Amino acid sequence: MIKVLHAADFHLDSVFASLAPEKAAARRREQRAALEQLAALCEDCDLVLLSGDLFDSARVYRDTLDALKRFFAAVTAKIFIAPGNHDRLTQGSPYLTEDWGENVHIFKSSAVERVRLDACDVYGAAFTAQEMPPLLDGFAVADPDRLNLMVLHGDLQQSSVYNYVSAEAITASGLDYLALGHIHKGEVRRFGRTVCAWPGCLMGRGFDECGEKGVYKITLDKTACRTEFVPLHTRKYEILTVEAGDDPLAAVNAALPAQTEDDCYRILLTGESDAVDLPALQAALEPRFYSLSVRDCTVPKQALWAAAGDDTLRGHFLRDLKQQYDDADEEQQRRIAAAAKLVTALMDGREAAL
Ligand SMILES: [Mn+2]
Repeated sequence: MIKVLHAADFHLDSVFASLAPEKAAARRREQRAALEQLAALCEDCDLVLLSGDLFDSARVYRDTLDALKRFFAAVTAKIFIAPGNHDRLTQGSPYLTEDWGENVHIFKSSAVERVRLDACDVYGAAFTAQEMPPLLDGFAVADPDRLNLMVLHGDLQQSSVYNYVSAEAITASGLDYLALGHIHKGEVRRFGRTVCAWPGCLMGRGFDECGEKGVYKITLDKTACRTEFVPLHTRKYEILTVEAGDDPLAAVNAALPAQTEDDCYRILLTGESDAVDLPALQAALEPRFYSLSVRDCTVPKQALWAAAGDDTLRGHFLRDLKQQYDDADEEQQRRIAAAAKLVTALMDGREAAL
């Protein structure tokens, strides 16, 4: 039985282009600080597998190289790195120019390499260009009786140019655990006898990377594989949709979780409302967040059946629908009201908000 920490997609030194320069620099410092949390999580692990995109680009600050080295030096376990598309192993890469320490093994070739340890075999390969053909095709473990792991950056999408890892190739590999990177959302899959996982990115960097981010801790032997997602305490990005109603501030307060001070939120107000005062809402809510944007997606309130008596197309349509509405049960009434809202919105050329 071995314990493995599997992480990927640190994207250290991201540009954070949407932030002001000082805030972007602060976020990069937070990325480096997250490595200290990671080191603490590695304490009870036998192996650390890092599945690529540790750097966001070839431009890496000295502070970042030092922080990464401190992380590696604090870990007693053997560390394996499989470079990905963002930190591909090309000339001048820090993976080649820096001294990373004796416990760190960086896979340097796109041909799968085998490293024999006492407890298991660890395979891996590197991106040596931005785009890579399927690297796992045709692979099978050398000794199926051993515990076999692989660390690799790759994509499950068939059309992907980033090392498409097919279900067939995974099934045929004979691996016990395939530690993948590239997909920024945590996901565990099983193909044949092989458990494979993407831990997701280390921390959210924008509203396309929402929710809790972290790593997997894996407990593994030849007969069983247990995966546990361990979240890191980092800034989260969240998108919250709130029905504004007559009191939008109360509606937002009721919808929010208790702890949001460290997080970046986008709040979308929806439904019918005449009560949205965007600057006042923004001012009232802002102190509760690291950053906040409120968007008003509501439509003006309108009495749904008000035009039902009119001698117009709208009037005749609504009068017929109102009769059905009055005879319907509650569930049908909801559907009829939704239909009336949709059609009147279409008649007005408004976007239907259901
Ligand atoms: Mn990535």
